[in-house]
Amino acid sequence: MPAYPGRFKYLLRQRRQIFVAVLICCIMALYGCEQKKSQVREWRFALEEIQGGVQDAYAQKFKQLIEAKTNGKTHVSIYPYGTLGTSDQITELVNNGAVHFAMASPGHLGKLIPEVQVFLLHFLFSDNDEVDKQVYAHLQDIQAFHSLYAQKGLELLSFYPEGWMVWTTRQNIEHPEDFQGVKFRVMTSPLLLASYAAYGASPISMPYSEVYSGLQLKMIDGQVNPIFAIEEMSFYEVTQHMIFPRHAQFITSAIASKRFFDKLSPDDQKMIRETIAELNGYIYDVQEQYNRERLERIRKRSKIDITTLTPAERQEFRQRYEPVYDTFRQMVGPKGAEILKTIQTMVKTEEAKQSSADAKSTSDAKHASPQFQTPKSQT
Ligand code: 6CS
Repeated sequence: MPAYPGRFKYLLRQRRQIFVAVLICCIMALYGCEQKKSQVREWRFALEEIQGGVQDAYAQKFKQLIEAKTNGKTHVSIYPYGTLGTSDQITELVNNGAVHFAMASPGHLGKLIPEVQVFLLHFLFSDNDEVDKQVYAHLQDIQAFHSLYAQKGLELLSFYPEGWMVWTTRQNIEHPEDFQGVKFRVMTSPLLLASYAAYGASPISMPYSEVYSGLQLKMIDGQVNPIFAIEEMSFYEVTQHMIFPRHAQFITSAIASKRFFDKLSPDDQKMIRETIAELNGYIYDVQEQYNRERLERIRKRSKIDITTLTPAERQEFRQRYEPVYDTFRQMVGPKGAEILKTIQTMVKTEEAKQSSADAKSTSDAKHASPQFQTPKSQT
C-alpha cells in the first residue's frame, strides 16, 4: 500500500512535467508564429477600378516602393474592384481599419464629404494641360481637405487625375438640348445629378459595376468616364457615340485608414508620405499613356462615332452650367465655397505664370533666330 501513494506522486509529477513541456512548446510555437507574423506585416490596398486600370498602376507602384523601402518587411496586398464591394463599401472598410489604403473618388465620396464635390464641377480647370498639371500637383496642399477627411476617419494622402471625362451615349450630343430626356448614368454624389439635370438630362446614380448591364438593357442611355475606363469596362461596346467635351477631369483621392495611420511610427508615416509624393509625376504620365493607347484600341475594335466639341459648343455647355456653381455653394456651405475659391485662384495663378513663360519663350525665340523675323520691308 505505501508504494501506491509514492508511485501515484511520481506519475503525477511525470504528467505535470509532460504538461509543462507541452505548454512551453505551444507557447514557443505561438511566439514563433507571432515573431514570423510581426516580421512581415500586411497592408491592404483596395481599388475602385479593375486590374490594369490607372488606380491599379498607382497601387502597384506604391507596393513596389514600400516593399523595397522596408526590405520586404511590409507586404502590400492589392484588392481590385469587385473583390471587396462598391466604392462606398470600400470607404467604410477603410474607416473601420479593415482596409489600410484605398482610392476614394469624389464622384462617390461626395455623399460623405460634400466639399470634395468641388472636383465634380464642370469647367473648373484650365483648357491648358500644362496649367492643370501644376494645379493637380498641389491639390493635396489645401489643408481644409485634410481635416474634412480626418473627421470621417480617413487620412488624405493625395489627389491625382485619371484623365478627361468623356461621354458615351446612344445618340450624339453636341448641344445642351441634345441631353433632353437622356437617361444618363453618373456616380453617386448629389452634385452630379444637379450637373446633368442643368443640361436637361435625366441623370441616374448607380455603382460602377452596374453600368455595362444598365447600358445593355437600355435602363440608361449614356454615361461619363475617362477613356481608359470606357475601354476596360467595355462601355464602348454598348454605346454608339463618344463625345469629348473637356468639361471635367476625373480626380480621385488616395487615402489611408486614420486609425491605422495614427498608430504607425513617425518613420513609417514619413515613408508613406514620401512614397506618395514620388507617385505624383508617375501617375500623371501613366494616365496620359493609358488614355492615349486605349483610345486607339477602341478605334480599332469598334465603329464608335467620335465627336470633339468645338469651342463654341463647349461655350454653350459652359453657359448652361453656370448656375450649378451656386448649387454647389449652397450644397456645401462656406468651407466648400472657400475651397472652390482656392482652386480657382490656383488655376488663374498658373495660367498667368504659363502665359508669361510662353511670352518669354516667344521673345527668346525671336532674339535667338533673327533669320525667322519678318523683314521690315514686308511689314
Ligand atoms: O464611374 C465610376 O463609378 C468609376 N470610374 C472610375 C474611372 N473610377 C472609379 C469610379 O468608381
